[in-house]
Amino acid sequence: EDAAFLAAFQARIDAEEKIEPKDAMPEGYRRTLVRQIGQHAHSEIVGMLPEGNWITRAPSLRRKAALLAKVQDEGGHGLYLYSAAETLGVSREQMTEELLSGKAKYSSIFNYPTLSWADIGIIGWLVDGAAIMNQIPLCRCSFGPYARAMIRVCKEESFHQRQGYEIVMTLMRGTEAQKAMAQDALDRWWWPALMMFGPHDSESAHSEQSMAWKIKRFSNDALRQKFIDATVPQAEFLGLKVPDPDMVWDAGLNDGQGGYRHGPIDWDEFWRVVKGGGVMNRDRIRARRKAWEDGAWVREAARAHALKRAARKVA
Ligand code: FAQ
Repeated sequence: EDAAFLAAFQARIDAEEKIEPKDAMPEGYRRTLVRQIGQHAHSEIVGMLPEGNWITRAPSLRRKAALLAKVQDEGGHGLYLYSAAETLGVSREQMTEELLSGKAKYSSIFNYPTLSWADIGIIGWLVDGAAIMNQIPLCRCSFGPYARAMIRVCKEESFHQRQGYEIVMTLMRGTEAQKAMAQDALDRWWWPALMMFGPHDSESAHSEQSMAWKIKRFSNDALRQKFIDATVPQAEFLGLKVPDPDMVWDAGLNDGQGGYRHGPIDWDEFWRVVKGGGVMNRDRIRARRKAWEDGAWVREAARAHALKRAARKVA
C-alpha cells in the first residue's frame, strides 16, 4: 500500500465520507473492522445466554414476553452484524469457527452467571446501558454497513435498558428481600459493566488507529466516564449503593463540568475473564458449539436447495 493511497483514504475519512464494502481500503482498516464487528456479533449471540437462562423463570407472563422479545432482539443484532462483517469478505462459518476455537473474543460481561431475577433487571439497566453508550458513537462509524446497522440496534437497546430499569424500580418498591436482591445484583455487575468499555486508554492497543480511522469516535476511558456519570444518579434515585468506596464527585472532571471519580478497576480479573478464565466461559462456548453442531442439517439443507435451484436455472 503506497503512501499516496493511504493519504487519499485518510482524506476521505477526514471529510466524513462513508466507506462502502466495494471501496478500496487499507488492509489494516478491513482487518480492524472484521475483528471488531465479528466480536461485536459474537457478543450479541453469546449475550443471549445469560438472560435466556431466566425466560422460563420470569415472575409473570408480562415479564416473560418482554424478556423473550429482548433476547430475540439480541439474536437479530448478531445477524445484522454478521452480515455487515460478511461485506468485508469474511464468511459466517469462518467467524463462528474463530469464536469456537477461542481466537475471536466476545464481551467479557457475558462470562458472569445470572443468579437471581434481579440480575435480569440489572443487566438491562447496566449492560444495555453501557452498550448504548458505546454504540451511539458507532452510528457515526466511517464504515457504512456497520454505522447503519447500529441505528436500529441502538433503538432496540434503549427499550432493553428501560425494561431493565423498570424491573429494578419494581424490586426497589418491594419487600426488604427484593431490595436486598437488587443490591446484591448491582454489587456483582457494577465492576464487570465498567470493564465492558475495555482497558484504560494507555493499555488499549487499537484505540489510536481506530480513532484516526473514525471507527471509534471516543476512547474507552471517555465512554466509561460518560457511563458512570449517567448511571450513578440513577442508582441514587433507585435507592441503591454503587459498590465503589472510592467513588467521589470531582468538580474538576469533564473540563470543569464535574463527574464521578471511580476507584481502581481489577484488570487482572478482566484479563483472566477475557482469556477464558471466567466462571461461565466454558459453558458459553459449549452452548455455542452445540447450537452450531445441532444446526448443521439446516446449513446442509439450504446448500442442497441452492444447488438444486442453480441446476434448474441452467437447464
Ligand atoms: N471484553 O485495544 P482495545 C452487547 C479486547 S454489548 C472482551 O481497547 P478495541 C449488547 C479487544 O477486543 C458488548 N475483550 O480494543 C448486549 C482487544 O483484543 P483483540 C459488545 C475486550 O477493539 C447487551 C483487546 O482487548 N459490544 O453485546 C473487551 O479498540 C445485553 C485490547 O482492547 C461491542 O463489541 C471486553 N470488554 O476496543 C447483548 C461494541 N474490551 O481484538 C446482550 C463494539 C477490550 O486485539 C445483552 N466494540 N477487549 O484480540 C468496541 O467498541 C470495541 O471493540 C471495544 C474494545 C471498546 C469493546
